[in-house]
Amino acid sequence: MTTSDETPAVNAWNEWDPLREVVVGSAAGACYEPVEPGNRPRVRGSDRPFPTGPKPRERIARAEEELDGLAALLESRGIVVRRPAEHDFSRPVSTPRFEVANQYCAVCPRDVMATVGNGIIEATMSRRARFFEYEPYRPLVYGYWESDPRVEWTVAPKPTMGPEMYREEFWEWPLEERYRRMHESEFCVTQDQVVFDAADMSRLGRDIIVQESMTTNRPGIRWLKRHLEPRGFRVHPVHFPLDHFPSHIDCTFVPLAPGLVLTNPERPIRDGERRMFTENGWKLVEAPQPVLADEQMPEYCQSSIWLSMNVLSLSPTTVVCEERERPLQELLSGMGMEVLTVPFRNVFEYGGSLHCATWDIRRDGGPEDYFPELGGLPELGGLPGPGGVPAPAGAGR
Ligand code: ABU
Repeated sequence: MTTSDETPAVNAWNEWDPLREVVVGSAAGACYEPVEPGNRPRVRGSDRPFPTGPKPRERIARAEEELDGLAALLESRGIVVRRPAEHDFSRPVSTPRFEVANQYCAVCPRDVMATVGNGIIEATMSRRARFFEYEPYRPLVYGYWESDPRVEWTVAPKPTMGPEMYREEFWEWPLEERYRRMHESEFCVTQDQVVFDAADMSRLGRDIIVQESMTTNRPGIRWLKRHLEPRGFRVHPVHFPLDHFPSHIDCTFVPLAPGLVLTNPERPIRDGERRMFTENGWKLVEAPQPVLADEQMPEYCQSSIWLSMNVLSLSPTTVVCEERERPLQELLSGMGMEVLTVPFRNVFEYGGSLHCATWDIRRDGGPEDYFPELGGLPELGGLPGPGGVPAPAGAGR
């Protein structure tokens, strides 16, 4: 892990600046996600019980081949690629408050780890099987933290994940009930502890949007606000009321470049929240219908067909898409973008596509304000900036 005096070892302020270093997930040792209060995995199109324990070797090999393919493509573009350490996901987790028979996988670092400016944040996580999912990334985190004193490392407070953290009846609500409650933002986690997955966040320079969801509650957003605003960011909760099972923002609202967001036509952003974008001259462009219908998705995949729009930006003009998502590729090329493609459908089973399966460590660029009309930008501080400027006194709140 080399650092230069100019760019800190960890530096990513948005989703689109030229990418220099990234972590690509790994399917090694992956297990089926267990049934637990925060998750009721189902076999698509079947009443069969969801399998348990380690995934078969050949399923893992197919996903790993695609992850390796993505890594090779990124390396061919001069990007430094790192991979998670091995981890025994087949081991149960037992804490004083819960037990779960096995863990999950390290395919989706984005769910757990976030780079915000020159800081790394480890999310609390929302599911028991993912309590220790930070572990495969710790050797990398130590490497970045040791190599550059400008790197700040924050571990968000772990919730108990005890029974009181969940609202199990959520899973039994009929669709009409969900529709009736769609503006309440009450899902399977309660509001008593700080809970968030990192993938509910999206970075837009000095502004961070955070989706309230099944995996991120209001205290989780409040914690991010109190952590990040003294460091010079504005944190905005966002909602997509027509998504009745929201989990992770990157199949719903995907910033591609300054002033440009790819949006999900089935999940419009709440009216008042759209204004932040339109009043600052941003364009919201709807993604085309995904190529796969719901019944064509991999049977153990718990995500929506909108994994189609879970793209990875290598720069404001270069984006990586799944190989068979031609309508999206055509839309983006028509907008003047260079579109690279890789096969990734075997990774879908693990809940993510190209954005989920990566964690960007270093991009060019710095702390820009892309929403000048919002005003009230806090002073940039707390995190040492690109020049290694220390935090102003009293930056913490
Ligand atoms: N992990 C992203 C899944 C989002 C979705 O199912 O739409």
